[in-house]
Amino acid sequence: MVCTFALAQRYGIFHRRMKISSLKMAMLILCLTIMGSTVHAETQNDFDGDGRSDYTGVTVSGNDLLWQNTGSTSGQHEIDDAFGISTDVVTLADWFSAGAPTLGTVRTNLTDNALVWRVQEADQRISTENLGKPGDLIVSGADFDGNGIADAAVVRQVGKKLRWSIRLNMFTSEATTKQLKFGKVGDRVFFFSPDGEHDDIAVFGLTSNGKRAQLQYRDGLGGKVTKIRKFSKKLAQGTRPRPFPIQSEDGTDLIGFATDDGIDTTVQIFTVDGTRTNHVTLNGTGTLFVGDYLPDSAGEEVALQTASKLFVYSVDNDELETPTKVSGTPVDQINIAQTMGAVVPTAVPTATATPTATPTP
Ligand SMILES: [Ca+2]
Ligand SMILES: [Ca+2]
Ligand SMILES: [Ca+2]
Repeated sequence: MVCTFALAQRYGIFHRRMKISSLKMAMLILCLTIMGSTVHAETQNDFDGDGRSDYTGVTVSGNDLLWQNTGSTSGQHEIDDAFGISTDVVTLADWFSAGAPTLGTVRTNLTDNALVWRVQEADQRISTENLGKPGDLIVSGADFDGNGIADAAVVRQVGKKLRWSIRLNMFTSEATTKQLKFGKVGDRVFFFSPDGEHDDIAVFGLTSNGKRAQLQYRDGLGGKVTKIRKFSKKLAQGTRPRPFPIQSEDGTDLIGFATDDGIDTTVQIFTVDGTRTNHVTLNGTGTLFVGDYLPDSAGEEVALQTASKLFVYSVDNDELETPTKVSGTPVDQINIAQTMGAVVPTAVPTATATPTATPTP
C-alpha cells in the first residue's frame, strides 16, 4: 500500500464517493424521511449542493494537510482549509448529515494504541471518536444502513479471517457498533451497493482452493452472503487491485478495477455478476478517483489525475474529457487505507506497486 502523496501520484490510488444528494435527491430524501423510509442518497463530494461532485484536492504543506475544493457551479475555490497532519489518513464523508461533506482524517495514536477519527464541524470545531488500532485497515465513506450518513469501519486480520468493526453513523447520537467476521486473509476489502439502497461489505479474492476469483458481499451487514465466481482470476492474484464502486444511472453500483504497467493505467468496469461492461486505457499513472463530475453522462465517472493531465472517463457514454487539473492530490469520499503512517486517501495497488509481505486486506 502506498504511503505518501508523492507515491499516490506515482501509483494508482483511487477514491470515490459517498452518498450525497442533488437538490432533487435532497427533496426526495426529505419526503421519504418524513414517510419513514430511508434512502441511499448519492452524488459524492458535493459541497455546493448542485448535484455534481466538486473537485477536491489535498496537499501537504510542512506538517499540515491543506484542502482545496473547486465548486462545480462556480468553478472557484470555495474551501481553502488546513485540516489534519501529513501522517493522517484522509476521510472526507457525510459525517453529520446526508449531502453535506465534512473534512475528516484518521490519526494514529501510538501512545494510546488507538485510531482517532477526527472531523471538522461546520463551526470549525473538531469532533473525535476512537475506532480501531494502529495497523488496522480503515474503511471510510460507506453507508451501510443507507441513511445517507457516513459509517466508519476498520478491518483486522484475526487468524485466517478478517474481522470488521463497524460504527454506524459514528458522529451522530445514533452511533451503533457492530462486529463481524467476513472474508479471509488474502481477500481485498471494499464495499459497494448492489441494490442502490445501502452499501454492503464486500471482499474479493480467490476461492479457498485457489482455483477461481470470488466476489462475496453480505447484505445489510448480518444478512445473506452472495458469492460470484465469474470475475477473471487474474484480478484476484498478484498485486490484486482493490475493487471500487461506481454508481450507475439507476443508483446501483458497478465495480471497477484499476491497474497500471508503470506507463499506462487501465480501468475495467464490471457488473456485479462479473460481466465486463467497459475498459479504457489512459496514458500515464496517477491518482484515481470517482464522482459524478459530468452532468451529460448518467451516474459516476472515473477520473485519473496524472502528472500532466486530468482524465474523466464516462462509463455511461464511454467518452473521455480532460478538464483542468485538480490542485494537489484529488480525493473523493471513499477511502480504504492501511494505517501506520499511511497518508493517502485510499489505494488501488497497481502492477507497479510493491507487493507487501503481508497482504493488505
Ligand atoms: Ca457540486
Ligand atoms: Ca449510515
Ligand atoms: Ca455523470
